Amino acid sequence: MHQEKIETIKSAIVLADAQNQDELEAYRLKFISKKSVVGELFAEIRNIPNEQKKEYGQLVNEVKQLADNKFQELIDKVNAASKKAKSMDLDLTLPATYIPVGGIHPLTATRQRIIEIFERIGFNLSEGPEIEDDWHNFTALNFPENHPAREMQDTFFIEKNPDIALRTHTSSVQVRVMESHKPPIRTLSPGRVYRNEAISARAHCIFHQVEGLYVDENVGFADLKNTLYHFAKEMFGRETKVRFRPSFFPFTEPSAEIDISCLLCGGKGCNVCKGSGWVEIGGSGMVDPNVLENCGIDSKKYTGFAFGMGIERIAMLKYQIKDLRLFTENDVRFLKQFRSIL
Ligand code: 2NL
Repeated sequence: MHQEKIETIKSAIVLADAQNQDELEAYRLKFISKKSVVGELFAEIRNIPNEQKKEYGQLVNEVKQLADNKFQELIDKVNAASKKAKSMDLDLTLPATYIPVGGIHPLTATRQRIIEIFERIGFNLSEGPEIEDDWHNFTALNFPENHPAREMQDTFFIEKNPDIALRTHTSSVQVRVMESHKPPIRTLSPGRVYRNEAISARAHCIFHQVEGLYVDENVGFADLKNTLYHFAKEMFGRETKVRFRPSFFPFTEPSAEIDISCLLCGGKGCNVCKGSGWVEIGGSGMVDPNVLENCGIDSKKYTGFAFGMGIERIAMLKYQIKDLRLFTENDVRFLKQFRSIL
């Protein structure tokens, strides 16, 4: 009779399971505690005839051993499961982790905007080397033999005789385009340029330029004016006025500085335009026939206009930046002000 009961309890222990603390406690109450079925088997000992006590005791001890082992096994199992659950503890209602997001550098944004404006009116992009030979940087562009830009004071030379230098403008790229392409040419050349200047709020030895070139039959000064007029309005706003001031460049004839009405005072006169109401944004002119011929283009058949602007200068005007050095210092207090400009 006892035998049967013990076997039933044993198989119940073997089959027992626990998924959590509550079920573990239920197991403890059922098989481990004093009032459990196993506890009752012990209490039963006093009712067993003396000659059977030893055998019964052995059986009951086996049951207890089995129950204890199973209990430890279940404790381990529940602990491991709760540890795993904790590590996957996920609260989808919590605010997301903050990931700092960078922004577009103001010079990049300015360059992109300039490119966009000219691409829409049919200019393509051209790029070339930053280390240039004398021909592409000076001679093809009609620079006279004794021009000051050919001196060490103004230009970073890498080698002398033959001269190799860091390009002083991106006109060298446009010379390369004219040498390798037939008109019509409508190209925009943005890029880094180098001049031997002392670094200050208004000058840097490294800066960025964008030059434009349009060569075709019957290209005239009116085309130059209208193109730059369109650019100024797109870049600085509908109300912007444009003025061309006679100037001189070795590679254009005639030549003109491009001024726009001051963005800050609208032309009334302030400290940005130094009271004049106008600010300079670049230079321009009709490509000198010598330059066209130097690049293998028939100057009797074709004419062209060209212009050049400093990207830093355009960005400084557009965003009222007072010191050129801010562009290269990469102080996040400066940069983060431009997070939303593109
Ligand atoms: C300025 C003035 C200018 C050009 C650049 C050019 C290029 C070729 C032929 C003729 Cl291949 N001209 N470029 C023309 C006039 C002015 O730049 O103030 N740049 C910041």
